[in-house]
This record gives sequence, structure tokens and C-alpha cells, in this order.
Amino acid sequence: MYRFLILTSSFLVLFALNIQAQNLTIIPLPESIQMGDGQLVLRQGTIIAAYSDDTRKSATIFNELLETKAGFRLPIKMATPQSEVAIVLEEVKNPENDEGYSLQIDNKYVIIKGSSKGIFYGLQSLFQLIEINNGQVTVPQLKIADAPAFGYRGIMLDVSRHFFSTDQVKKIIDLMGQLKLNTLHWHLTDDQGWRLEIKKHPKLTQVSAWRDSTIIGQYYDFKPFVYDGQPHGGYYTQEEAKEIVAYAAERKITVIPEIELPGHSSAVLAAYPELGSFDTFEGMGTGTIAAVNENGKEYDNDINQEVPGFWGVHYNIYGPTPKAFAFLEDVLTEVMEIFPSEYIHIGGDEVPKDHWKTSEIAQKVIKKEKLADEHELQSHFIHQIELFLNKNNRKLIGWDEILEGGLAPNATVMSWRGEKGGIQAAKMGHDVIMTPNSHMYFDHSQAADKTTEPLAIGGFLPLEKVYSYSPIPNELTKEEAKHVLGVQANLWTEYIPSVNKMEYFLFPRAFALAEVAWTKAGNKNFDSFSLERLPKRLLNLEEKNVFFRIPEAKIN
Ligand code: TNX
Repeated sequence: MYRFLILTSSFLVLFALNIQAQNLTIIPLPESIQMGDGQLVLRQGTIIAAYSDDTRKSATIFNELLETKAGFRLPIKMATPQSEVAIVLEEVKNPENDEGYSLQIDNKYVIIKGSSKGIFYGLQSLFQLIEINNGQVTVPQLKIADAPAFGYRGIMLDVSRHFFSTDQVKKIIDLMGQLKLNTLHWHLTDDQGWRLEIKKHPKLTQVSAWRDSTIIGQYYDFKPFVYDGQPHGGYYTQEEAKEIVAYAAERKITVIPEIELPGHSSAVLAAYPELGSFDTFEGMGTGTIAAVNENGKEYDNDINQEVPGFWGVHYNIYGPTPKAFAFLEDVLTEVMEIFPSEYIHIGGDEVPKDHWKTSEIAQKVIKKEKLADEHELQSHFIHQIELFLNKNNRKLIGWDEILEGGLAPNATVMSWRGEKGGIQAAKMGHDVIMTPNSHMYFDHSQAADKTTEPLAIGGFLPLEKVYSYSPIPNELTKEEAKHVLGVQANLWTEYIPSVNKMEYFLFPRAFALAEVAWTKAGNKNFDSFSLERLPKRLLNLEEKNVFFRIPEAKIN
């Protein structure tokens, strides 16, 4: 309630300054809006006419939103009565843009036309147009024509560093759907925890899913500290993961699973050390992370073989061995049964390849395959995995390090270390997702003065900077730019142990992401976004009990 009051009072000022813009309420901003005169009143009995199971499901999801806001649901019917007000969902076969829609509101009907995805998006826009005045639910008369700028609009959720329940993941999926985001990249494995049941390898959930956080770690420029000192863990059963996939699909969201390889794999190797390349381990010294435990004893995860309880790039990696490939194929086979996504994400980032320099097993493979060095070995490793995925009609996607030592022939690249990797890959004719750590790292702090903010990993990423991002780098020609499929924000959760903190780091920045991904560059306008539309959408988050960060008031 307190937060609500702060919001409403600061927004009254903003609204007073923007009277002409009161009709603009939708995020992401549609391609074109033509305002009419007057309003249409939606009453309790106003029917939604929906003619397929799919659109009826979308109508039900709309009803859930409406109920929170207005306290009632609308009846969903197969036929449109001629004489009453109605919301008509008209499915169009093969529209120009599969995600596009039109929304028309006159003095009698709301008509939404599009593919099943378009209709879902049209309903999100309709919901965002609702005003409640003196208990009456009204929407303005208008015409909207809309379609997204990019086909890939994503958020990556790291559930390895901290585990989040299926209910929480569903809540994020709900909010993503409302923002017309269409991809959840689910970071299911990392050094600090494996989060997916794999029936053939049960130790992944018996051992790799649990860590003891009493070991003091060191991360970049942070002082050594115990993050929370609590043992931590959890995983999704295959049934739960399937439930998430289905829940997301109803909201037109694809879930892309990520199984990290060959690095970020300490949790796996704690359970199955035989998959690593430890043969010449002795005398290696500490890994890339130096740490001491509570008693001041030097700790090296590589030797201790535990699931690490601290952050950073860890030294343990898979060996390029038949055993490791067979294991990964087992895992990916089960993963593909759960996730129907076209893409499977295989990580590929931050592999301390030096480890392979002193590994006999790795050196043997380098010789046998006539590879120049460890970079080419990583490339070889990933290519093997790509062959397996392609054989199963899936596409490989990985972080931009997969460019090093030669990119696998059909791979799509996620450019995170700035735009460099993305530019290089697009120029080579590969598809690209832009997710640069300069603009899309939602684990970074939202205020310059970090002492005023919850603990974050470092970096400063205010709302306006997210909003300013343009996913097409100037360096690309028009043809090359076609390879940029879209944009994604990454929420790494080293310092995000709670649901509230997750929502705080996601919102309101996810609204800016949505507009970067959906709205055509020429229509973007930060003032309209932040002063006119965002306040209304934040009230909506309030209704949904989302713990967002209240943005600084900006008065022109
Ligand atoms: C780098 S981005 C990582 C993650 C960390 C993140 C923290 C990427 C592909 N790897 O392992 O969580 O930085 O911002």
C-alpha cells in the first residue's frame, strides 16, 4: 500500500504534464495507433467470441488479468450475438507477420485479428488499454496495427546460482507474456548447481543440485565473503519442466534450455569426476578462483570435488573424451524430449582452456584430430555436439566464445561480451542474438551509487540505458543485419537469492527490453515510455504483487 501511494502521488504530477498523452498506455508501443472518439464500456456480461481452443485459452488468460483488475471475468463463447457489445477474436491464416495483429475498438465491438500468437498479443494490448472510471471498465475507441521489430525477444533466467520454484518461474512467464516477450532462455546448469532431473544420471540431482555455501569465495573485486552461508539447492523434475514448457507455450513463449559445456560444469564433475580431464591434475596449483575456507585453509574446488559454494569462473571442465560425449548425448536426449524448442543452448562461455594444456587426455585428442591448440579443441568439442543436435533436427546456440577456434557450421551466436562476437558471426552469415553486457545485464545495479541499492555483481545499468539499446550494430550491412534475430536480457543470479530481489532486478528494466525488442526503432521515445506509459504499467505490477524498483521521477 505504501509503495502504491508513492507511485500514485508522483505520477499525478507526471500525468498533469502530459494530458494529451493519456491514451498512450501500451508497452511495448504498437506500430501505429489511430485514436477515435469516445469509449466502449465492457460489462460483466460482455462476451468474448473465440472460435478455437487456442484463442479460448488466450481469452482465459486475458480474463485472469481482468479479474485482478476489475473483479470479474467475461463469458467466452463460440458465436457473436448480433445485438450486444462483444470482443471478437478472429483468427487469420498465414498473416504477413505471424506475431502481428490488428485491434479495432468502435462503439460496439472490439475486434482482434491475427494468427493465434497475434490474437494473444492483441489481447495483451487490449488489457493495457483498460481504464476503470467510477467502477466502469472502459477502453478507448481506436485502431491499432502492430507487429514486432524482432522475432526473438528474450530473457535469460539463471536458476543455477539460485534455484527458483516453478511457481516463481511461471510468474515471470506471465509477466513476459504481457510484454510480448517470446523466449525464456532457461540457464539450468552451471558450476554451482544442476537443476534438471536426468533419469539416466541420477547423481545430477542427488549430488550436483546441492551445494554447501560455507566456503568463503572471492569474486572479481569483491572482498572474500560468504554469500549467505546457507546450503542451497533444488531441481526441477522432468514433469515440472514439461509443465513450465506448456505454461510458457500458452503464453506464446518458447523455453530454450541451456546445458553448459565444456566449462561451467563443476557441479556435474563433483558427481561424475570421470567426465573431467583430471589426469595430470597434480601440481596444477589453484584454479582461476582462489579462495579460502572458514578456517583459512586454501580451497581449490578442483581438488575437493564439491559443488562450489562461491562464484566466478571455475577451473573444472569436461574432458574431450568418448565418455563425456556419451554422457552429454544422454543428457541432451532427455533434454530434447522435454523441450520442443528449435534451439538447444550449450553454453560454451568462459572455458578455462589452459586446463586442457596440461591434460594428457586433451592433448591426445588435439594430436589425433590434428588441431592447432586448445581453442580449436573447444571448437571441435562444440562441433561434435552440434552434429548430434542437428541429427536430431535441433539447432545449436551458444555464447560468443564458440567463435574462438572456428565456429560450428550451423551455430547461432549469443553476443554477450559486447557486440563484437555478434558482428563477427553475422558477417560470417550466422544468426545472432544480441545480449551485450553493456546494455542487457540485468544483474547490474540500477543506481550509480551502489550503496543505495541491494548488493549486485558490479556494473551500472539504468532503465534509460536499456531503453537506448539498438540491436542492429551500425557495422552491419542490411543483408548482414538480417542475421540479428533479436535481443535478450540476462538475469544472472549470483546475488539474487530471493523472489523479491529477482523481481526488483527485472522490473522495470524488462519493460525497456520489451520496447527495444518489439517497437520499431523510429517509434521509440524514452519520454513517452517513462513518463506516460510506464507509470500505468507499474500500477499493473502493483496489482500483481510484483516487487519492482520504483524508477526515479523525471520531470521535464
Ligand atoms: C559472465 S555472461 C557469465 C556468467 C556470470 C555473469 C555475471 C556469461 C556467458 N557468463 O557465468 O554469471 O558473467 O554477470
